[in-house]
Amino acid sequence: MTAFVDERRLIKASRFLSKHLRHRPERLGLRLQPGGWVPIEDLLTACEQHGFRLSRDELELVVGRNDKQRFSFDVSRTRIRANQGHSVAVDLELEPVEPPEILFHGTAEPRLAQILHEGLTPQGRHHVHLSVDRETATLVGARRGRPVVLLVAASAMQSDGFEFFVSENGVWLVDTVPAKYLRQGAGTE
Ligand code: HQG
Repeated sequence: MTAFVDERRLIKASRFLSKHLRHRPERLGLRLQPGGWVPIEDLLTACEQHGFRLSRDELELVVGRNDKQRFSFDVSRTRIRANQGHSVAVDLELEPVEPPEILFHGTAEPRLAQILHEGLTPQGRHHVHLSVDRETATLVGARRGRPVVLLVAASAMQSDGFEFFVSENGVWLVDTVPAKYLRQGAGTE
């Protein structure tokens, strides 16, 4: 393993992997296996063939040091997947779990009226993404403008039959959130 780590290179590699493990595997000639997995050897070969040479050691660094733990290896460490955020059809094989009473969603202010009217929908992704804490939601919302945090009545949703999942990196996932389970968070809870 190298002592010197080129952070910019790791970010570039993380973006390249996100793009292909979440959205466009076919661009590298890959197909996601059930669970979203891709054999590491196939991935590294495909990366090289498409002009992005990545060594096994670098891949270990990208996975291990990723700020949001976006990727993981399977137990045999022969396959890799993106933990969440997919737009391609894939069954991540997650089991439904009991959510905390409240989960948070961060969005940008211009979207608020529409969301309060029609609820949260997955847009380009598979699921609506939620977090256990307000801070994460604020950061997610701030990617798109002035952030607004919404509180999701997760326990009530589950009682009404909605299924919740947690990705390996702690992102809560649900198909949709109807507007009646949403309220705008005040400054502090
Ligand atoms: C909004 C990052 C209008 C929703 C983050 C969001 C996250 C609506 C946007 C992950 C709407 C979708 C996901 C409706 C939802 N009308 N707007 N009915 N329903 N929206 O990027 O949650 O860096 O697909 O509020 O950390 O922002 O990629 O979802 O603003 O975990 O690993 O539509 O992406 O992780 O945007 O972010 P996104 P998100 P990574």
